[in-house]
Order: sequence, then structure tokens, then C-alpha cells
Amino acid sequence: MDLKHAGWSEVWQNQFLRCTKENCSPGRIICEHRGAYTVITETGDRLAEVSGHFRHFAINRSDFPAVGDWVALEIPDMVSHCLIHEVLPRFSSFVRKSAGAAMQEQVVASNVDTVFIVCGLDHDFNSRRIERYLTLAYESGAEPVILLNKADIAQDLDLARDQTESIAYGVPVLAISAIHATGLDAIWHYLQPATTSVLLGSSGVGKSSLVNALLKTERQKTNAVREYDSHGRHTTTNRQLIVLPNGALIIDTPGMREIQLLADSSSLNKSFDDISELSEDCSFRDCTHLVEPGCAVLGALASGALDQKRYESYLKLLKEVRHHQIEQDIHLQKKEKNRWKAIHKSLKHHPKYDH
Ligand SMILES: Nc1nc2c(ncn2[C@@H]2O[C@H](COP(=O)(O)OP(=O)(O)OP(=O)(O)O)[C@@H](O)[C@H]2O)c(=O)[nH]1
Ligand SMILES: [Mg+2]
Ligand SMILES: [Zn+2]
Repeated sequence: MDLKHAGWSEVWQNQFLRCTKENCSPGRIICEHRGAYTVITETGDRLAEVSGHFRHFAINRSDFPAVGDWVALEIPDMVSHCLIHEVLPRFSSFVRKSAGAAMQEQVVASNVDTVFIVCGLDHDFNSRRIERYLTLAYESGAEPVILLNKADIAQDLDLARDQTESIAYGVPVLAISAIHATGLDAIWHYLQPATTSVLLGSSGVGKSSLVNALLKTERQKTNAVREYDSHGRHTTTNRQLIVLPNGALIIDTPGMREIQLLADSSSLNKSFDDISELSEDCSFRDCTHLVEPGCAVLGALASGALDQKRYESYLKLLKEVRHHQIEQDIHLQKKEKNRWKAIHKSLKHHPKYDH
């Protein structure tokens, strides 16, 4: 396959030329299995694993390949697994905290141009969740677009659209119906050949249905949601990069149960543009907007200009951002301590320092 169809460009070519390992070819991760990956290469789709050297030097989970990554890999012959030696630097990545583990970041999708935040206009609709996804989308470096799916069964489509637009400044909000294939033209605008996008959202919002509508085939498995609360059944179980007929690439993902914020305050300020603008008028530069006199945010809250629920949501996410910052600092301190330990140990074995 010509890798241009998978998004390969001169920029990637230059990155690839920097790889030190010899006899490597470029490839793009299109699917992640337990410990193995499907990779698009010039000679077709191949199964690959990371090399022993790679595994040895990987520190975080996020160092491992993720769907969307470009990698340098060794293709031994036509039957054996390929060996991944390097992941080319990502220009954008959507990262979440993996369940359970402390400070383990998991890359959900990388090198994406557009993040589609998909909501279902059934019982799934939730402004607070959109704010959370938006913050993560800003953090990823990709452009967010909000898709309000299931417009065909929406009780009040205009209200949902207004509510969404009021919390997502300047972010495109598109109402669609995946199963009736309506509103898709507006989506195609973002799906240019060789660009990559990712579908994110809770289980059951219709991400796989949308992929099928774009492909005009039932390629992805879909499943009915629970009637009383519209919760999905976690039908899609792994992330997959799919090539659309026009040459655009789209990543279908499993619905996420909970997403914790791994973001810094600048991404939060982007998704809460209104609050960040207000805070410029606070009397204190480091105002927490909780109790301070002369706080413009509290002022707007009192006058009704700022919605109480949005304010609460902001505080909640801010707390998570701070928590993440502290965890990261501890992580860095630990890493630094280990580095010095290793240096001391090697110095001990150095003849000059032998006592
Ligand atoms: N009424 C209506 N139902 C839809 C629409 N899009 C999807 N659905 C239904 O919603 C259910 C869930 O759709 P999926 O595509 O499986 O959802 P998903 O987001 O991929 O879910 P996971 O793979 O579990 O994360 C299915 O029964 C779909 O038929 C739509 O536009 N309108
Ligand atoms: Mg799915
Ligand atoms: Zn304030």
C-alpha cells in the first residue's frame, strides 16, 4: 500500500530518517491487540510486536505504540511478526488515565487532526461530560468538533444544540443521525483525504454506527442501548483506524466508562473561556474564585451571568487538574531520585572513586 493513503507525508519521512536503527521501514498502527499491533506497511497489513530493546527502555505506558502512531519497524519476512523499534514523535495525542494504575497514562489515539466528541440525544446527553471531553481534546492538540447524534429521536433538538453551543465557545456543533445518514455532509468537511480523526464518547452514543454510515457498509458491530437509561453495552472492544472511501482516516474507539482529566490549566481555560475571561477582572491574580473579595467569577455567579452548574463543573475539573499536577511532580521527583541513585551506583564502580 502507498503509505500516503495512511497519512504519510514529507514531515513523517523526515522524522523517520532520524531513526538510528538500520533496515527499518515505516508503518502506521491501525489496531491494538493484547501485546501486538496491526500495522499498515508498504507491503500490506502486518502483525507486529515491540522489540526487546524497546520494552526494556520504555518507562511509561504512553511510551508504547498506540493506534495512529507512525513507527519504524523491522519486517523480517512475509510470515513472522514485525518488530517495532521506535515510535515517531506524536504531533497530537489523546491521553487518558488508565483504570486503577496511578499515573499511568494511556494514549487513546495519536496523530489526529480532529477529535469528534459524540453525544447521543437520548438519555445520554450531558453538558458536564462535554466540558470534560473538550478539555481533554484541547490538551490533545487536535481540533474538537461536537457531534449530537440520534437527532432523529431528540426530544428538543434546538434546546440541546443551544445548550451545547453555550458551553463550547466557537467549537462546531453538528446535529446528525448515524442510522438515517443525515447531517453527514457537514462531517465530510472535516474528513479530508489523508487526515485522521477520532470518535470519542460514552458507550452507545453511536460511534460505530457513524463509521458504518460513512463507509456505507455494516463493518463495525453495533448494539442496542439499555432502554431505561440509554447506556451502551461496550460493543466495540478495541481501537481501530479505518480508511474511508475518500482516503480520510477515522479511529473508532470503545466507549469510555470514566475519563479523568490529564490536562493542564491552559486546556481547562480554553474549554472554560468565559470563566477564564472573567478571572482577568478578579482582584487577586491567583484568585481561586472560591471566597476572595473582588472575585469577578463569584460576581458573575451572583448576578446570574454565570450558570451555577457550570461554575461547579469548572471547580471540579480544576481540582482534578491540580491533582494531576501534583501527581506528575511526585512522579518527576521519583524519576530524578532514581536517576541520581543510578549515577551514584555507577560512580561507586568507577575505579577512581573506589574506596
Ligand atoms: N435512533 C438512533 N439510534 C442510533 C443512531 N446511531 C446509533 N444508534 C443506535 O445506538 C445504539 C448504539 O450504537 P453503537 O454504534 O453500537 O454505539 P457505540 O458508540 O459504538 O458504542 P460502544 O461501541 O459500546 O462504545 C445502536 O442500537 C444504534 O442503532 C441514530 O442516529 N439514531
Ligand atoms: Mg462501537
Ligand atoms: Zn476570582
